[in-house]
Amino acid sequence: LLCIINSSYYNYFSSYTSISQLVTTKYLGEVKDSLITVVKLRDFIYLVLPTILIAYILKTKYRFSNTKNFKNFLKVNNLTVICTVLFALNLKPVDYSRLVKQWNRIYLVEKFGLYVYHVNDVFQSVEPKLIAIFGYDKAKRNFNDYYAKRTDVQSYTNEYTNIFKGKNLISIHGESIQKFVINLKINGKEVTPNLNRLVKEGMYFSNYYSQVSVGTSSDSEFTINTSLMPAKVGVAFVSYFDREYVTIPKLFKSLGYYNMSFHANKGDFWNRNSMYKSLGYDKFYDQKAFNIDETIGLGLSDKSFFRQLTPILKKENDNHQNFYATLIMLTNHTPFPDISSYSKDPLDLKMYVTENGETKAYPYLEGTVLGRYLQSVHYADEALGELMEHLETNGLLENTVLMFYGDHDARLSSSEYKRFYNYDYKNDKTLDETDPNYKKYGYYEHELNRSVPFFFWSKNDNQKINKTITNVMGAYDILPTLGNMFGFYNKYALGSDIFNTNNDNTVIFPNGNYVTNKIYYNSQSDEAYDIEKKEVIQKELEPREYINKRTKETEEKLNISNDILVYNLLKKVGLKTNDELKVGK
Ligand code: GP9
Ligand code: MN
Repeated sequence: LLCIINSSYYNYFSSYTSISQLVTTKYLGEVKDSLITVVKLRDFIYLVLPTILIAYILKTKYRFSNTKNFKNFLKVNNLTVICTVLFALNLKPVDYSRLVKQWNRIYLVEKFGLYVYHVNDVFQSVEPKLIAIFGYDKAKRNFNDYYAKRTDVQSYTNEYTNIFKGKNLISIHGESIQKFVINLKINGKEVTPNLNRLVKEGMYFSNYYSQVSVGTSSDSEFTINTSLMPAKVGVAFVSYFDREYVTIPKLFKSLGYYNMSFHANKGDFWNRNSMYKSLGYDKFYDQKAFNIDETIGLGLSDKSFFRQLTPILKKENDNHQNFYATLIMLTNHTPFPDISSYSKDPLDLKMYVTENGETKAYPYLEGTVLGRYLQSVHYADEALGELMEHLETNGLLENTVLMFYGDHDARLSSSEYKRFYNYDYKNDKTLDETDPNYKKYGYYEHELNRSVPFFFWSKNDNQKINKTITNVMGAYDILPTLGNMFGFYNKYALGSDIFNTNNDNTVIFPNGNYVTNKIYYNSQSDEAYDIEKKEVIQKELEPREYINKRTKETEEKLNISNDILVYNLLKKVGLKTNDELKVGK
């Protein structure tokens, strides 16, 4: 029965069922409507073997061997036991972590089989419900106290209030694009010429950080759209998709906007099909809406994705007064295979050194993960350049604001950057740390290097917004900042309008670390790093009051945010959820 249900479910959703979805009425309605068209005769092939087995037993009156005691059981099933042990020994830590996160159901079924997947799914689905049974009253009290000081409507204005009122918003989710690539040149060639131009013409936030946890891409989408932090345990998109949230799409909807998301991967990845309803998107153009005519890495290439989504966007623009569209890129995704052949003008990753009138080439970034990453970012940038052309020729830039964010860092190891900054060409290796020319790249340098680009660009408004903002900013500040610019307000946002922070913002991270304009604080070692001096602050010189105040605020925000997810505390705070999302074409 499980096989038949899953097989039919797969016909429609290209994924496997989850008990957490079966218990939500939203999902049942969707399946009911499509059940008849979805079930195919071939789904019943799973009946063949059991039928033969049952017939055989009945006919031969076959009796199963005596497996009552454990020794006999092992004897009868020794091959099964050996296979299971061998399988378990062969699993990598990443396989276990995928079981826990359960974000890629297809992978789990392929790796562990349908039954293991389902047993695991029951645990993963029940756990959040169990936690929510205890501690509700305390959580609700803290929640009420925390928001008691806040006004129901925005209590201030500033020079950016309503500047984008009535404009469309295209939000581009730049997969794994980090900030250090902006204005970076390799052998005289810009890695990201298109991003560099947009950053220069628009409003660029040069100290922006994503605040993701294990939910990576989905956490980034979650925090941007809700101004809440990722879940402490599990993934918000997967474990807390059935909660209510105050979100950018819902707030835009109250202003008459139509909300869409475009992503050429399967709609079920990160549980987007379900979570997008809770976020309030009206429409999700997932893999089904695209012709997969060019595959790179995880799926449809970004260039093809942008080419194909433009006519859809044009149609939606013609049909609606205003729109908010999220475009989720895919190509620049770990493990960054070599995609130089897809670029019109790939980077040359060698290092050229001229000595005694003779120029020699050294491998430098060739064959390294960082090298392939830069090549891949270069491709993503080319794709963005093409998107700008498509939007321009279709008149989609006239009344539109573009927003671009790197969703999280590329999760490359420190050793890649050490080689990048400290290449010893003579020996084709990384300089020794004791070398006087060695550029330090330790824990704090690596953490700060996780910064990703964020900017606004608007063809007809760039003169008004053209500047670089250095105040630290996090994904959770986007909703309030946008709200002030487009004309909406969310009392429950945990971030701030960046122009309402006295140039003294704090960006908190799910592990309790945080970054300000002055310091990066490491909560594990209770240690602060001076960003300007580029060194750890000695214990006796630490600005303790400054640190303690922010550490307390960080913990408070992380707790409130997690309580909102676990106890569904935003339920009935005012905005209705939108149930009308249609999946695919
Ligand atoms: C999956 C894509 C990548 O559809 O958005 O997710 P990530 O692995 O970056 O979290
Ligand atoms: Mn991502």
